[in-house]
Formats: sequence, C-alpha cells, structure tokens
Amino acid sequence: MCGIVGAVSQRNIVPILIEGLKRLEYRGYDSCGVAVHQDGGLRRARSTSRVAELQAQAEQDGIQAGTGIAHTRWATHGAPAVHNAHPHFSAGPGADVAATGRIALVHNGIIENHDELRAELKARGYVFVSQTDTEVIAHLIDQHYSGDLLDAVQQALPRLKGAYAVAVFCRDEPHRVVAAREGSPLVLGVGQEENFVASDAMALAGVTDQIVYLEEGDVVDLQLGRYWISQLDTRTGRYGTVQREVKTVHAHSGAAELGPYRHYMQKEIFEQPVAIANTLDAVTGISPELFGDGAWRIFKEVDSVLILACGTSYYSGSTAKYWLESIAKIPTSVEIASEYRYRDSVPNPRTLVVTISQSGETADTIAALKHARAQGMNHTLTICNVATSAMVRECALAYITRAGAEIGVASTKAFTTQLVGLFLLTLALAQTRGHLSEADEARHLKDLRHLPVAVQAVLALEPQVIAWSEEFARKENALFLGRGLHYPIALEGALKLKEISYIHAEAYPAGELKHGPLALVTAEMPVVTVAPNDALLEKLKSNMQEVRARGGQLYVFADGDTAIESETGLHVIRMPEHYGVLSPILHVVPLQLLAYHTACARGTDVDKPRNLAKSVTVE
Ligand code: HGA
Repeated sequence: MCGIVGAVSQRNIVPILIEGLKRLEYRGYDSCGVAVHQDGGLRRARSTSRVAELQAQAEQDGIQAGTGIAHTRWATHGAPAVHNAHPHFSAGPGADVAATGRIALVHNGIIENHDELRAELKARGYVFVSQTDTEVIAHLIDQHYSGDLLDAVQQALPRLKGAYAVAVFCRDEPHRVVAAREGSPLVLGVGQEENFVASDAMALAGVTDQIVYLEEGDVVDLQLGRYWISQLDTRTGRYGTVQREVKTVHAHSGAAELGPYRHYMQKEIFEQPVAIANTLDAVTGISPELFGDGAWRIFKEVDSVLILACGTSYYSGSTAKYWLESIAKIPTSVEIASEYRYRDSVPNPRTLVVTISQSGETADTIAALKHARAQGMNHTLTICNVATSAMVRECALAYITRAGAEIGVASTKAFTTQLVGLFLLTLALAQTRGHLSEADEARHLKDLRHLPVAVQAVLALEPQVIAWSEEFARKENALFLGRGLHYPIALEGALKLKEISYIHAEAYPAGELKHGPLALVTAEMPVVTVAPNDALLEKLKSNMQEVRARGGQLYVFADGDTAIESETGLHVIRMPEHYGVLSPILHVVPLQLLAYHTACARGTDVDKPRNLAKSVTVE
C-alpha cells in the first residue's frame, strides 16, 4: 500500500527518494509523486504510471534538491488520478496552489473527519483541488503556520481523527522535514549530517541502517545534523521530548530477482519448499521458548486462544483452530480483525491472543490487537514474516516465519509458512498442557522436516493444473468444497482465484452444499473439491455425488491413496499419499497453481491485481 520516503540532506536526495519508492513499489499503488524544496520554492512531479515514469519526469523537469518527500498512493478517498496523487500542496487561503505552494505533504492512512475539516477550511478561504482526505492536512498545517513548521504540525495533529503517517516540509524552511505517525507505520533513518523518514526501513536500505521505529503519537523534526522526537502530553496539552532507541537494522531490498519465472507469484509458489525449510531451520525440538522468553509461563497460564487476522492470514488461523482444538485441546476462536475490533465481546484475561500478518503492519490486525489488550488480554503472540514490524514489537511473543520477501499481492509462501508457525504453536501448547508425548513430538517433527520434499512433489503437478486452468479461464463462477481441516483451504483456494483471475469463487464446507449452493450447480459451474484421504472422505464422496447428479463438473484434488478415479464430469488430479494433519499445507499448493495459471490464461496483472495492494496499512 502507500509508501512514504522523505529526506533532509546537503546532497541531491531525489535518487534516494525514487529508489525508496521503488523498494516499496511491490506493495501495490495507483499513483506516485515527489516534491522537493528547489530554487526557494516547491517543485513536484506526479504520475499515475509506474515509479520509473515518475523518475523520468523528475529528471526531465530537472527536479533535484536536498530536502524532499515522495509517496506511492493506494487511493482510499478520490480516484487514482494525478490531481489526487501526493504530495499535496497548500498555499494559504485563496491562493493558487500550483504557483505558490507553501506546504508540501504526503500521507498514509485515512482522516475520518475530513468532511468537517474541509468545510471549516473552505470557510477560511482554502481552495481544494483534490478529492482526497489528505489535502485537509496540508491546509490545516498551513493554517497554523507562522514561521515554525514543527509548531504548525503539532497544532494541527490533534484536530485529526483517524490514522496517519505524514511527512511535510515548508517553502520557508529549506532544511527541515517534519513527520508524525498515529496508526500508520513510520521510521526515522539517521544518517551522517542527513536524516530520513520512511514508512518502512526497507525503503532506506543502502542509505542508512540506523533506524528509529517511531511510536504512536511521535512527531519527529528532521534537520541536517539533528533530529528531535516529541509526544503530546495529554495532561498538560504540551509536546515534550521523548527518547527512542536507534537500532541497527539490516533491512532487505523489497525488489527480489524474478529469475526464470514469469511472475513473482509463480516464483513464490515454487519457493515454498525453501521457505518452509527456512521457517523450520532453528527448530531442533518443541518448546514454548520457540516463541520467545517467558513463553512457558504464558502458555501455562492461558486457557484459550483467540486468533485475529485478515484475508489469507485469517484462513491460516482458521486451519490452526482445527489443530489447536484437536491436538492441544485448547478452545480456540478465530476472528476477522476488522470485525473483532468493533464488536462487543467477552474478554478473558487468560486467553492467548494470536495475531497473524505477513507484513506485520496490517492496520486492522494491529487495531484488533490493541482492542484485545485494552480489554485486559495481555498474553499476546504473533506469527509474522517481518521481524522488525510493528506487530512483532507490539506482541509479547512472536514466531517469525522465514518466507523471505513476498512480492506478489496474492499471498502464497507467507500462508504456508504461517501454517508451519501455527502448527509449532499447536505442538508447544499441547506440550505445555500435557497432550504431547515424546513419541508424538518426534513423529510431528519428522513430518514437518519432510514437508519441503512433499511440497516439491506437489509442485510437479503443475502441467496437469495448467490443463485445467485453460477450462477455468472461460468460466465466470466457481465453487470450492472442503471439509474439516481442509474447509479453510477451500476458502483460501477460492480467495486466490478471485484475487488474481477475477472469477467469482465461493467456498463451502461440502456438507453445506445441499443447504443452498447446490442451486447454483450447472454444467457451467466448475466445482473444485479438496479430497484428502481423511476421516471425512466418504462423506465428501457423497457430496460429490450430489454435484454430479445435477450435471456439475467436479475438479478433484484427491490424495493418492483415495480410490477416486476420473470419469465423465469428474476430473481428478492425484496428490501424493495422505499427509495426515499437515495435509492442508500440501493441498493449498495446487489451488495456488490453479489460480495462478487461470489468471495467466485470462491475461490479468497477476502480481498486482486490480484494486488490491500488499501490506494493507489502511483500515
Ligand atoms: N487516504 C489517502 C491515503 C491513502 C493510503 O494511505 N493508502 O494506502 C488517499 O486516498 O490519498
């Protein structure tokens, strides 16, 4: 989603700003822009094309300076158009923004009271040229400006309701950028006689490794050889200095090589054996300490688990519920973060709150975590792919999956490695609760270690999946069926198909078919069935008969040891032998491949599907 990069330096920082945007580019955006302090005024370039085009435009216009801010936008308020792209300028009441801009600002997040503020600012004579919520912040800061940018920002911020990370500079103070965060991530990068700000340390890789993770409510004043962080003291209503630790962070570049693959999604699907092996690398045995110091004490204390997540992570959590209840015998509920945070629930301080997020910056999940904590639930754990993320910093315990950078918007290797982390959590809780014998532990560990090889064998099914995808590409609807542990896998398969091929897909627990969705089944409706050789297989076969009897076309991923054979109306791809409780990690792989190849056959933008973004940092 949106990215921010800003800098104050003696050298030309435009290449750093552009490179920073490129590092954040994979997260998805619909427009981008850069503004600098040049020749005593504000200069900017904006584009609804790629960052490379913005770069060419900036070069052509001779944009270069030591102070500037840049942004990739994923529109929430106002269409993805140049006039809505950030940076936004304010030039004071009644002034022509383009000619005389005084304040330049970029923003990630959503300002909820933008209508009210816009009306107020319009009444003061401010002219609005965009439909964004962001523009009100620029004008609000301008309204409070009387020679000190920090002071103006500090006065404006308490008026904002919602979530934001902002970076702003002023025509009248050439070597200064002020930035602030509330609900959206922001880091400060400390350099030699120069300072930087960015929405992710990754944007500053190669520029500085000295990073301050700004906390909620922090306002940072960046100048050439100094920076100053302040926080509002709500009792006195004044801002006071706060000290934050400077960490040495070796952030990786987001831009991984594509290698022989056509898309990052395909590459990431094929990286799953390595990603799983890496995620298991440090695991020599099961123990609560895999999740951090003090985990044993917390695991001993908890009597239930509450999983909070969104999208694909919600489905990994839904799969884990089956494991946690059947293996660790611990009552588990799974909630969509954006729902949980706003509903009245009954808090239980002895619950282990588990958040799941690839990026660790998912706004809804972070807010849900804070909501849980505000209700007295302080036993928190996250399964996350980014060790330096807000989620890891916010939670008492963590398991860092080692999927590596995931570029494709549709999550694949992050999902399967989350499942690995959640299975380890299940075993650690089972052990603490006396439900894991040494023999069980050894058996599960052996199966986990064999997973990379087992996933590799499933990947070899790609040619058969490609053959199916050509038929799917001609459809507009699809149903996915699964039962038990594999119902969340059917949900994930349907989500993948929707996200990247734009085919309408729904998933049902197969037993639900006759309670409604069977009405949709015709020869035009492919019905994808996840058919592991587990205790529910015979039930599932009956559900499949219900589809066939109505002329439906079944596409079945059946374990090698089931006796399901291809025949008219029944297409079968044979998976390896049944993989027990870890079977969901294998069964999701052909569903990823099916979505991927169907999307390729339909010619969609697989890695950047329309309207979607990676790392969903707005509510
Ligand atoms: N609300 C602002 C910024 C959106 C954002 O943070 N997207 O990730 C806008 O619509 O421009």
